[in-house]
Amino acid sequence: MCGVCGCAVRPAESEGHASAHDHGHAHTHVHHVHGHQTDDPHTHSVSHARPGGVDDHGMRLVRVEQDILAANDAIAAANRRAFGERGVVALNLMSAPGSGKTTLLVRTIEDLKASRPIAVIEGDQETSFDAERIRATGVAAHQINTGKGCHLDARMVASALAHVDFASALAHVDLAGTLAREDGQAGIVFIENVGNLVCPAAFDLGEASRVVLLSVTEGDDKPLKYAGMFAAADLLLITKIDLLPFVPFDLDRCCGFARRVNPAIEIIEVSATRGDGLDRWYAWIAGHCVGAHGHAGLSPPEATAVATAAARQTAVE
Ligand SMILES: Nc1nc2c(ncn2[C@@H]2O[C@H](COP(=O)(O)OP(=O)(O)OP(=O)(O)O)[C@@H](O)[C@H]2O)c(=O)[nH]1
Ligand SMILES: [Zn+2]
Ligand SMILES: [Zn+2]
Repeated sequence: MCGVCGCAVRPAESEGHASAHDHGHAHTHVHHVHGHQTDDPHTHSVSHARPGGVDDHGMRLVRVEQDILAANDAIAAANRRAFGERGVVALNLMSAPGSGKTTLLVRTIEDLKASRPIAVIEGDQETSFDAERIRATGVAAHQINTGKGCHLDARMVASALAHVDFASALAHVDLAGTLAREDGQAGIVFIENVGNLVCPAAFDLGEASRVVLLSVTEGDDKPLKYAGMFAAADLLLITKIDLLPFVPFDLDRCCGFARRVNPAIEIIEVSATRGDGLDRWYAWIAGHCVGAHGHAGLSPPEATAVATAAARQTAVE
C-alpha cells in the first residue's frame, strides 16, 4: 500500500514544527503490509506472498510491521500515562473522510465546554481547516498534518502533547480538571484521526476509547467491508441520520454487521445538525470519563446539555 497511501513519502508535520518528528524511517515499509490487513489490525496477512506460503519478502514485511507496531505501542503506553497524569480522558475519533467528525466535535464542544475542560488534536493530511473550526468554539486545538500519511500514530500524538502551546492548553485542561475533579469531571482530549477507515485502526495512540463514525451516505455494508476498524472500536456513531429519508441505508443491517465483527460494540445514531441522539452521545462521554476519577453521573451542566439536546430533538420530531 505504500505506493498508494504514501505514508513514508514525507514525515508528518505538526503545527508549529518544521518537522514534527523523525518517524519517517519507521514508516518506510509499513504500508506494504497494512494496506492488506485482515480483521485483526495487529496480525495482518501479506497478499504479496506466493500462493501456498509466505515468501521471504512477506516474512520480512510482517516482521517490520510487527516492529513498527510494537514501537508505536510503547509510545502509546507513554501517551496513556501522560493523559492519566493530566487527569484527561482521550477519545480517538475515526471514520472515512467527511463522515462528520469535526461537525460533531464542534457541536459537542459547544454543548459540553461549560461542564468540563476540552482540548482537541486534529489529524488531517493537509490544511488547518478543522483546527480552525474547533478554535472558533473557544477551545484549544492542535493540528497535525500528515502529508500523504493516512493515519495518526502515537509519536505524532506525543509531539502534540510536547508542543508548547498545546501543552499549556493541556495544563489548563489539567488545572481545570484538577479543580473540577472534586465533582468528578475529567477533562477530555478528542483526537480526530485522518479520514480513513483502514490504517488508523492499527495504531494505538494512547487513547482511553475508540469511536468510529459511519454516515448513512456511506452505505450500511461498511462494518463488514472494513471490519478491522469496527472490530477495534468501542463505540459506533451512525451519523447524519437526518439524511435517512434520502438514502438507501438499512440501520438494522448496519448494526447487525457491526455486531457480527464486534459483539461488544455500542451503537448510537446521531445527527449533529438536527440534534438526534446527542443526549445518548453525551451520556456515553460522561460514562467514559467516570472511570478516570471514580465518580458516577453527569455534572449539573452536563445534565442540562443532555436535557437540552433531548428537548431540541423532540422539538424537531
Ligand atoms: N445532513 C448532515 N450533514 C452533516 C452532518 N454532520 C456533518 N455533515 C456534513 O458533512 C460534511 C462533512 O462533515 P465534516 O464534519 O467536515 O466531516 P469530517 O469527518 O470531519 O471530514 P474530514 O475531517 O475531512 O474527514 C459537511 O458538509 C457537513 O456539513 C449531519 O449530521 N447531517
Ligand atoms: Zn474533520
Ligand atoms: Zn496508513
